[in-house]
Amino acid sequence: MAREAKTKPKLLPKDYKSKVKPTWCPGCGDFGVLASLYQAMARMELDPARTVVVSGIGCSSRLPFFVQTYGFQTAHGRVLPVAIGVKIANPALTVIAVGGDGDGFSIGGNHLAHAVRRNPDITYVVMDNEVYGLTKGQTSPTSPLGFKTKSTPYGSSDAPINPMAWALASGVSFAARGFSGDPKHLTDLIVAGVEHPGFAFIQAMSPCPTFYNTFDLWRPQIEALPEGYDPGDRMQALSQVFRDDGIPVGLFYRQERPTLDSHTRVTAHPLREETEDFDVQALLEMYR
Ligand SMILES: Cc1ncc(C[n+]2csc(CCOP(=O)(O)OP(=O)(O)O)c2C)c(N)n1
Repeated sequence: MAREAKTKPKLLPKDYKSKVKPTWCPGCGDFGVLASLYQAMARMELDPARTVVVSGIGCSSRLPFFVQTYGFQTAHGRVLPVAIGVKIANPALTVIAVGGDGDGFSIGGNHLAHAVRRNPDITYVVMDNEVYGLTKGQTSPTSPLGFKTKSTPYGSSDAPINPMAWALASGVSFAARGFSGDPKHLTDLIVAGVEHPGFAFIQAMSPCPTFYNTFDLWRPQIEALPEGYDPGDRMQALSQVFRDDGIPVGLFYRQERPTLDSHTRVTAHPLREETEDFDVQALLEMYR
């Protein structure tokens, strides 16, 4: 009698949880982002052995510890160069970069524009709480004007940057905004981002209940992009991200264009053909 073919058991969101319990404050918005990521990974049935979550430094950048995949916590602000390096080394991997607004738009700000230009096939989820959480509540590049903290005791005189506008102006091929208080919607955006062939930028509005509790401020302002909105129109996207009423969420922009991976593939790296069975020893030999 023919033996029944063994089918791989389906992975559930809980299967992507590591043994490390999140160290975030109770009520932190980042729990919602993490829950969305577990859901998204399960929906796409990502192979944990072929998935890498990369981060910088910050409360939000602790996320890779809580996910049962490969992970890499880099230096403050350096999430994107490392994530891109991982993807170049082995394009068969699914690479998800995560971090905070300080990490991504302050010390690491320059990397955003260049990552966007290169269009590597990775997803970047920024947990934007408009404050530095880990270092106890200093003003961040997305903090509002007049924001009073220990680093700006008289109120910040710096206008906040607009991360979505920045990404769009640099030529991003996928830009979306979600809210940690709506993990179902954020899950859909993460799935769309990972499935997008190219650099997917996702701004996840994720309040910090300890240093800048914006749940009540943001929740009534969160609204879907208007009906009939066309995510293929960059100018329409820009007009939405510069709105000064409400916080529109959803897929702002999507465009398919050649990825960094498609360029590097044609440069015939000796290991490129072998990426399905990536041989670390061969790589070490080569650079010996
Ligand atoms: C080179 C360097 N500069 C400064 C710091 C201190 N530092 C650690 S995390 C952080 C900012 C954290 O804010 P954010 O990236 O928004 O993440 P959050 O903690 O809010 O999630 C800073 C300034 C550092 N670790 N390394």
